[in-house]
Amino acid sequence: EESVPVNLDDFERIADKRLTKAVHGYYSSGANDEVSLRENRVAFERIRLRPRFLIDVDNIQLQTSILGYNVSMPLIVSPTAMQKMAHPDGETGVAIACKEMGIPMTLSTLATTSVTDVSANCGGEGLRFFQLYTFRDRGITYDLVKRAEAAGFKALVLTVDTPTLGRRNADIRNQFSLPTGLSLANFEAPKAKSTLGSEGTNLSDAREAVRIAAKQGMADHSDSRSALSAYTTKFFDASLTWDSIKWLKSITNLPIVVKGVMTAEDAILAKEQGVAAVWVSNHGARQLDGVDATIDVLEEVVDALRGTSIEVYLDGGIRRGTDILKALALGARAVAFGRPALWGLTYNGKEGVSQVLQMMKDELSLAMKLSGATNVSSVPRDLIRMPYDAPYKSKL
Ligand code: HOC
Repeated sequence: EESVPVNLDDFERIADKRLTKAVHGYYSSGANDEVSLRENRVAFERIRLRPRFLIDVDNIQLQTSILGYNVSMPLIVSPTAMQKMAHPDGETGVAIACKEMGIPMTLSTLATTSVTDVSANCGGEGLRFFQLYTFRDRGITYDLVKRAEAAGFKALVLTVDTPTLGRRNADIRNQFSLPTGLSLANFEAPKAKSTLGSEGTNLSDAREAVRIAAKQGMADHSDSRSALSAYTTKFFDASLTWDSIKWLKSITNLPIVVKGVMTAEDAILAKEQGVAAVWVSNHGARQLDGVDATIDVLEEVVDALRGTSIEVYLDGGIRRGTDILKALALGARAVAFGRPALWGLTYNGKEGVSQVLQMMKDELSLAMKLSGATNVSSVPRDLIRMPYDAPYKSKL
């Protein structure tokens, strides 16, 4: 019998049991040998907290702002593809849970609910960002951007770590493809044709092909790669460069968040393109295996952007309130997670996601009180000790 989950690991264990082998494999996998997947967690465990006491923590401040929007805590739900595989509530369940909690959700390009429907199902309320994959046919990308704008999404989260799909063993073994009955809803014919601009009206055959392939559940797979890999190789734009952000900025006024940055060098290139935020991520360790844990490169990225107004977010291994606190101490404005929302969704649809988010809020509050951190916007660096920090020398 299942007991009530008391931490995110419990949610994960329950979800693991309930999901089909193929869906579980898809959601949980990292790339190759999953070195970076393990490291994303272990790196958090290596960081130690340096609590301060006899500080008034009766009224701590969890609220902050993200891209100028007030949020109840510094947490974003990361984009994850095909959420209806977890539960029929799917992306709508995640969006409503985030809306109620007062935090942003990020909808994947590869969602099983369209931008338009997610927004309508939330009554147009809530803070939503749209995660963008770019297609070889720019008309498709243009169309996606315009529909996200029309649906009231407030930022574009451009994923940069996916020129092609990482190799995930489980997906190959399970010949993963989208279960029958679900579709990649953002490629259904747009409901409101009026949202298309002049460039959007002349959509090429490629868009039709994407739509058909999406409908067929990415059925084209072989022994050596998953259907998702075949699908993305065919349609996604592997020729994207930093310069392409200029084109994106020419078609939208939405702030651009670049997701997948792992080095100071790329943070600086993102800055040169005038992005609003940099999201440190290794794609849940699903792309290039052998990269550092995100928390281990956070400070490098924060240092590269110091003195600018560019916000820095981080995902990868956030499972505890203390993890959030550690990332804030290293300079993140907010953190994000993807899989825990999927576990909540699997556990109990929208309600399960709400439980997961509330658990994180409670844990963050507890961590702050126990360590003497009073405000999420000003967590001091010396609240933590990184493994690479010099041994303590008295500054007193
Ligand atoms: C090259 C395309 O985020 C995942 C999703 C989808 C990735 C598409 C990448 O499976 O990690």
